[in-house]
Amino acid sequence: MSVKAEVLAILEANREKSISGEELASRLQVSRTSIWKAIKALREEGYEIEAANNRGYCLCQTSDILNEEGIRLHLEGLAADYPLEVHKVLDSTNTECKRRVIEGAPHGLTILAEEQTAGRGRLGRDFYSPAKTGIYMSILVHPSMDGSDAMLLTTAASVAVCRGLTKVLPVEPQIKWVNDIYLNGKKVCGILTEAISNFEMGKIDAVIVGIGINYRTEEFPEDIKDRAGAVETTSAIPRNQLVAAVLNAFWEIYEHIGDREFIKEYRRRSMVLGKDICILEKGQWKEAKAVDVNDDGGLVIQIENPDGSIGQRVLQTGEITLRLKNGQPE
Ligand code: BTX
Repeated sequence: MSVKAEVLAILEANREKSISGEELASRLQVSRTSIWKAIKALREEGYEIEAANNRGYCLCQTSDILNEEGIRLHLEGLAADYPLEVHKVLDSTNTECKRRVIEGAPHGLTILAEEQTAGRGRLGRDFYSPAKTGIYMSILVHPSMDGSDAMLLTTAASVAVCRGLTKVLPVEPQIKWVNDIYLNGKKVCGILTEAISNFEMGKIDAVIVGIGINYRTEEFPEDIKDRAGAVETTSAIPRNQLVAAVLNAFWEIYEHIGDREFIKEYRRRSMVLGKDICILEKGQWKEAKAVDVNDDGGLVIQIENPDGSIGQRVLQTGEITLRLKNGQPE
């Protein structure tokens, strides 16, 4: 670990508290000049570090830069065992994760970026990922579970994001099947799960769970500004803390994914269950009703059969939207 990283780790663990240059130097067994250089470099990276006469250096609560040291501080359980990388800019954390799978990246690796230049949504759509205000991360899983459990990872990630949010903030997020998290009627998070299969072995080699959260993002492009929202614009909770809370929740669920306990919370947080919805099939919206989420994360719907009778079906994936009173998709 470099002196800069060690200084940052100590400051992150003591936010809003002053630590003298002398104490930092003695804890790290380096000169006061090295400490001063590390502080200067951190400030140049944008960290808000105050220096009070005779009291030393203090990392302000409002300083909100993603870093491994600040995230690790809050990691617990299985989550604390896995490698973590934070990048300033990436095209897409999912794409980077895919590149790393080819190089043999280990199970549990999490890749984060402060900004994505080509953030991806589902079905080739874009995910708006501006610098400094969001959380863009991908978790690499080499699943030891069977195929159907691997499919549950998106569902598990949705619940993990909700648990992470409720752990650090007084909010009650809702889930729109299959992978969108909503707060106050606005989409604040999207999840893109991608699998890499080994055709010869007939199994899934790796699953990449990509999570994008609009944390403080206030301005959105024209085409999404009515639908997209931010989690929080005033909170002093640093993003590092939310990242850790989401990772802790994700790995806690993952450890016991087979028992599917978390599906109960998914159902409780669903914003579509019991509602009239529209489903997109072969390019056309059809009316249906969302009845349940089954233990595999599939959406059980009631829909009119071609003969006019009402039947039940399970959607494993796809597009749905709430239906307005006039029968149109929202
Ligand atoms: P999605 O296809 O359900 O959502 C994308 C759609 O949502 C877009 O077509 C647009 O209408 C809207 N949208 C775009 N950007 C935002 C935004 N920032 N907030 C709210 N709505 C938006 C959802 O796909 C999956 C998104 C996963 C994003 C993560 S970020 C880390 C990882 N890396 C990566 O490239 N993707 C994932």
